[in-house]
Amino acid sequence: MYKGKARAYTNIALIKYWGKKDEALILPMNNSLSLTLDAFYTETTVTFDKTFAEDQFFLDDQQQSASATKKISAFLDLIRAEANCPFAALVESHNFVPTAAGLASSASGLAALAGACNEALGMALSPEALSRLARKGSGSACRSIYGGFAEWQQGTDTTSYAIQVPSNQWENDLSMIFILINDQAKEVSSRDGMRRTVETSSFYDGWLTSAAADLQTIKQAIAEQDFTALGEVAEANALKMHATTLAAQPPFTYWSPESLRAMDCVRQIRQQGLPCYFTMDAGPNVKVLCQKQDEQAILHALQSNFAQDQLVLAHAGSGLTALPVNDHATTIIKE
Ligand code: 2P0
Repeated sequence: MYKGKARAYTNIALIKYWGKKDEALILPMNNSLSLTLDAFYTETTVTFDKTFAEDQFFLDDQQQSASATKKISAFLDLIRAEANCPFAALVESHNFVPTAAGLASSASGLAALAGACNEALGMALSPEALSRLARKGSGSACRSIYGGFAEWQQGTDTTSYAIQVPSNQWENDLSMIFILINDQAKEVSSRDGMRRTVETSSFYDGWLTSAAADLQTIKQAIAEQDFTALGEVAEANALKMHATTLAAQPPFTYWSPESLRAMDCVRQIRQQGLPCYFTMDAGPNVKVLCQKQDEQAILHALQSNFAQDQLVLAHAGSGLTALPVNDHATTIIKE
């Protein structure tokens, strides 16, 4: 029996990953850059054993469907090939999220699974190799190997992985406030949404050109610890990503009326002199980037517009962490 456990935190992209140039290998059309956060994480235990007849996947103590297990099995097949392990596996994951608001993250999930397999099978993978592996489970997972800022470099199958972005620990001065927005609208998965956009959106070329420029701007902002430049480019980049969906065929949007209200609220708080900027992913929740020194004032301003349980405060999180099965954490990768 081979058993290992790991924890990974979710990450939020400030320069978005939006579109694949290779669906099977999960190679992106553009580089992306993210901040890993401490508020949401996944802990996963994996056990490989010769007595297991087939892979089984439990999430929060519930056995998952055949289709969810199939996706995990496909990822485990990559691990089995790389580690020369012929055994089926039991995967037990727990998502730690403050409320049930649909924030379960494939980024933290697949990064934790890669880390747990690395531990179980004694693979001793480097951060780059772990990132490359996690990428093949879910693109954004490759960035959750690291704490702080990470850049996923698009590359080829062997060179497509994330690296740490040097920041002099500036991320510890930053905060992100999640505005959780429940929405009844039919969801387009990020996988389907990005595919439809690449294939049909007349705005997609503009997205690609501007994402490359935005990446340079944000790296300079991080190097200079310039919060205004960081926030402005992150907000603009998110708006451009979401604009591509409106020109897809058929068109779609992840915004709900509440998302628009949240964006407007952030703009108003900013106009009142508190620096803050929003970003959004493939869903209606709005995330507000600010400096730690302003977080309480901004939270207070948001509280007059949103219920207390809609607001979650997060700070920079750490990298992939190996957890001995007795639960004493040892950080294996940390900035
Ligand atoms: C991101 N998103 O950079 C972007 C912004 C959503 C919007 O990465 O198909 O779950 O598994 O590679 O990583 C969500 O996509 O997609 C995502 P797959 P993933 O965070």
